[in-house]
Amino acid sequence: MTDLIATNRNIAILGMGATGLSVARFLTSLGKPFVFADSRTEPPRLAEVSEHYPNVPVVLGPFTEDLLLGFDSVVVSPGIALDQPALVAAQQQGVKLLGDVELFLEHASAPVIVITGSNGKSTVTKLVGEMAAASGLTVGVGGNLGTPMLDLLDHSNQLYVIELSSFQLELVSDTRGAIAGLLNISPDHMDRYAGLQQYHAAKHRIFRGASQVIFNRQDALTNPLLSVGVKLCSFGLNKPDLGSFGVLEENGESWLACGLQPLIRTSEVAIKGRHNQANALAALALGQAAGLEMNAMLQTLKTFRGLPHRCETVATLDNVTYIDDSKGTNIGATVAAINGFGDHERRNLILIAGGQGKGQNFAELQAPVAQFVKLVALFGQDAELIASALVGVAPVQHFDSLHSAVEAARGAAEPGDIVLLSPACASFDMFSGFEERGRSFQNAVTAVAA
Ligand code: UMA
Ligand code: ADP
Repeated sequence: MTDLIATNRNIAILGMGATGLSVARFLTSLGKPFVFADSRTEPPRLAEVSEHYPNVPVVLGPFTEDLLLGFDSVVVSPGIALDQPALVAAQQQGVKLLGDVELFLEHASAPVIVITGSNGKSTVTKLVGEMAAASGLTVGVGGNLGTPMLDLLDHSNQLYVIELSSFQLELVSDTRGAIAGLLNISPDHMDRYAGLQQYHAAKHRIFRGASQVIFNRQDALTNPLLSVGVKLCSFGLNKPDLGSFGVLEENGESWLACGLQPLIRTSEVAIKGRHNQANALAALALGQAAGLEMNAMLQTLKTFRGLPHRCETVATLDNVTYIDDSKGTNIGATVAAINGFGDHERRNLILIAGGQGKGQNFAELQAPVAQFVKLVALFGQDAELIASALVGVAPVQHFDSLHSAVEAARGAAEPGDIVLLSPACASFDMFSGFEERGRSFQNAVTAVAA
């Protein structure tokens, strides 16, 4: 018997996606019965559910209070907003709402590193995972990154490295002694939250019950408000204090460092850009907190090339470089990419952006676009919103497809320029996700090269 899913409890799983199916596998492994519910009448993975769980009841259509009151525990998938009246009413009447994170943390028998932030989560999670493997540990790596965390549970694992989204954190009240890292906070998912404060509150839940905390000293929004007794370590791109991670200049060279100790030249770190130096420092801080070997971590920094669709160089044609930053799904990521690739001598970027704006304020793009971007090529649902924020800042053109935006960018680019896909938006208006959007960009680049 466990705390969260006690015996003889009626359990519902809300959402039949990656999370819901992993919860189903987990409950099945414990021999616990459950019911599936999905607010869509035709959820995409219905056939898979019917095939694998022919005897499990499935309730389709909008969630109602009556439905939820029939259960003791309801495991809610992260994509489901908790402020829906049926969920609020059920919780008020004593139904236990929980997510896969709580189940995972309760059952993980090895140390856990949890990582959140508005940007860089997947990069840092994967990097720390590789550092752990290089240190000789058997490690489970996943969460919001892709593999649902419950699917990682295995007694042979010696460490878990888990990426958490703000959605996954909303129900977390105790990370049970995990090492918790908060990388940065800039507005995202403003269509789900009432404002930045609510989003910030969700992110900070990662610190509850943590044994060690890693935060970004250059981003005040990540500063933890913690009780005494928790070990703190900061990272940042400035000079580090004793015991924290940062950047030092020595003999004209720039080094990632811990306190006064230079560790690795920034030029030797395989992932490029200032934001990736911050990611590397965060990974070192998290790895050190978990007792990973410093040499193994530094070797990993020399070889880890980052994940696809995150500032990935696709091709160089006629001395014009094409960069796929399809995972740039919010303004913070796009600003980091523009600042990372912008030339301080002249406007060298053609920015391709657009998609679903998620309620963001695109005026935040004005300063970096004014400094570095010679042409903005827009496509997708909220192109007009972005255009109206950039009036008078840079020339803007509209396109009805990503392909035609790439064609126009090829026509407008001069030698030495960079064509940067960094949409600052979600992709779901035109694609199944950022991966498909990135592949579509890469195909368009190949096509215009021919
Ligand atoms: N559903 C409802 N009602 C709703 C919303 C969704 O019934 O109001 C149903 C859908 O019909 C569908 C299912 O829920 O059947 C989908 O569940 P979900 O949206 O929670 O998504 P999962 O497939 O479980 O994937 C989730 C994460 N998705 C979201 O948080 C939206 C995945 O992150 C994650 O990889 C996966 O769990 C494993 O942990 C994706 C993501 O976009 C990559 N994350 C956001 C981000 O990174 O910005 C937070
Ligand atoms: P997440 O999992 O948080 O979405 P990723 O590592 O997948 O983070 O990167 C998402 C986007 O954010 C990419 O466009 C990437 O170039 C950008 N990015 C990565 N790290 C940072 C950072 N530290 N600050 C700002 N943007 C970043």
